[in-house]
Amino acid sequence: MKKLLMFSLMLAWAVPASATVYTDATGDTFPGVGGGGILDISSVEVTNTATDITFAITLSADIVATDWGKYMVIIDTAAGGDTAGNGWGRPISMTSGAEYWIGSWVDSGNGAELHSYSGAWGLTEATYNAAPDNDISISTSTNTATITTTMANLGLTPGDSFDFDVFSSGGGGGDGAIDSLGNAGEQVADWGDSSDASPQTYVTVPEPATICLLAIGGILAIRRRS
Ligand SMILES: [Ca+2]
Ligand SMILES: [Ca+2]
Ligand SMILES: [Ca+2]
Repeated sequence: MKKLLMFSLMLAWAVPASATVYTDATGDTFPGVGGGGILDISSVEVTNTATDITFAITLSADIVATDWGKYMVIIDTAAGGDTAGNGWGRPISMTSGAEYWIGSWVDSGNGAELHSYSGAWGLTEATYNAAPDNDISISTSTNTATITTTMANLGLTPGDSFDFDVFSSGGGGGDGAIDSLGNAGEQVADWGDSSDASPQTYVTVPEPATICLLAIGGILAIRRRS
């Protein structure tokens, strides 16, 4: 029994923050969009720890070399929310009801904002703000933009799940979702077209203590059966 407990504890500590990778079709932006693939999402990896959540957005081209793309995440964590708009006033909706919006850019030294919705959209965190209103970060490496904010900023505790979609766009205030992670087809036919999210579900990883208990429970169940 002691050995089993030791094994379970070791297993719990050995478990890294597990990643869920969502893939999108490539070549699914409208003809003539430009940018050579910097607006064409190929995959998004979501990970979380007990305190932080990270979206690593990978495009079909080098977003550091060609850096005018904007990358956004729309998030539905609870009942209600905005069914028609988003934190940047872009022609993008999430009919299931969005509570949060991450808007990011990879030029001018990179930056990101987190907006939250409760009857109206408001800026919650920004990379250019002073503490404590700067709990969001972005880094870029060739084809990938990696955005991290806190679980608490999204009202999440480990074990919660939520729906989201990721979009690419341009720098014009009226530019829509040129690509959607959840839509393998062409999301829009032109820059200013309106479109809706195709929600993906992410289940946040529980805290290590919970994983440990689950592991012990699993092993005991297997022993009982054998
Ligand atoms: Ca794509
Ligand atoms: Ca909602
Ligand atoms: Ca797509």
